[in-house]
Amino acid sequence: MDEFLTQSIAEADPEVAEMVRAETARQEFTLELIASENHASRAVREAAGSIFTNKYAEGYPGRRYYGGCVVMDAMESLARDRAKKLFGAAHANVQPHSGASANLAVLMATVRPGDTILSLDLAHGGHLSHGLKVNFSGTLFNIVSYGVQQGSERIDMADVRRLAREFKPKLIIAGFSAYPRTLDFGAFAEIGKEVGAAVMADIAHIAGLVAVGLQPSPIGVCDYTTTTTHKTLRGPRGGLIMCGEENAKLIDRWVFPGTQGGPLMHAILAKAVAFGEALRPEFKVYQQQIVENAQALAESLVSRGYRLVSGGTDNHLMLVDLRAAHPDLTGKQAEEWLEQAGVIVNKNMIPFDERPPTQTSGLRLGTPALTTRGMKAAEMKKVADLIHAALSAEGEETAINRVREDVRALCKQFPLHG
Ligand code: DSN
Repeated sequence: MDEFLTQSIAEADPEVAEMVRAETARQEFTLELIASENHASRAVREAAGSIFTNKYAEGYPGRRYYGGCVVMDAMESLARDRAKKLFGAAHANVQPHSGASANLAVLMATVRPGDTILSLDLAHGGHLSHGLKVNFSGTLFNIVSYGVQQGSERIDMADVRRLAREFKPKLIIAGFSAYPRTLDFGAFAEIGKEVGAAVMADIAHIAGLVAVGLQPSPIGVCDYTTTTTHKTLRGPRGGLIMCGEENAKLIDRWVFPGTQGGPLMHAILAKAVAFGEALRPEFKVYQQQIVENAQALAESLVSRGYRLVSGGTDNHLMLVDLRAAHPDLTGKQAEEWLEQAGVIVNKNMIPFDERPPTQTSGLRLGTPALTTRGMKAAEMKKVADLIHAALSAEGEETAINRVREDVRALCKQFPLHG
């Protein structure tokens, strides 16, 4: 047997092995506050790196275009059944490669080029696959945006209804990548019914919270629900679509052959593992802790003089408006200083931001990854102190290095990989 089949990365490719070592160390010794990231379990990672990567399985269980799919059929059926059980959905398609791929399939299933879609403005927390001009969604479809209200910084359903009545969209999207408050899926569904639009809920960020009942579920309320599997859900990178039986065939057709070819069977295997983890009682405890930690982090930041968009959070994420505590500091600069200190965040537009998306006046922070490490409310206070210290250092190297040492010490108390 040729030895390339059995060599480890370290034996086969030292250049890449060094990158794996460096990234492992980076994740171990930095505080991950990017709201959309998490640390997947060893079992999920093992599945994602398994021999299932070798198999082509175009089609669906029992209806494949290739031979040798007996195990693939059983495995994909298991993944679908677990997803359905977890969310209480009638139908699940586990093949989308990503959240954007899941959204592409639903858009193709529900609207034709030139039709109107009503979705959350990207500058107010929307997602690029909901209608950014340079994305497929904004290129193929006519996008009308709803936003948050000035003052409350919350979505006003009366405004969504007004826009829906005026522009008669064929599809309404209820979903976000940076909105700290609860969406009223029932109100979206009602508006959809009134104007004859399909309604898609994109729960990519809150899927874990929805699965355990800590955020309202759009399943059985909205026509389609899409999500990623790697954020609060803590699975492998990937997508998932759920819908009622009446739309099952349409969705399956638009995933394959409509928008994708061969499914990534190793990713689907890892999704099955993650759904299995999420069905255990411990997962609910984990999700509750995410929310408690978000509350604690939000309160601690506010008590240190930071302003949060909408005043706080209902879920796992918050948007910090830097202008209150540091009027001249951009999100870009803050992200860089925090990274030097070992705190990983992303700059983010705040609603009605006067700075461009490349600079921004805000930061988006989330607690799923720190919660996975075992951190609780007491550590969130510490994290708020570290953030405040790093930003108040204004780039001064010695002060930032001091924060870096404290970050490293905190990470050591909550090891990821032993
Ligand atoms: N990039 C993801 C996020 O950070 O929310 C959305 O695709």
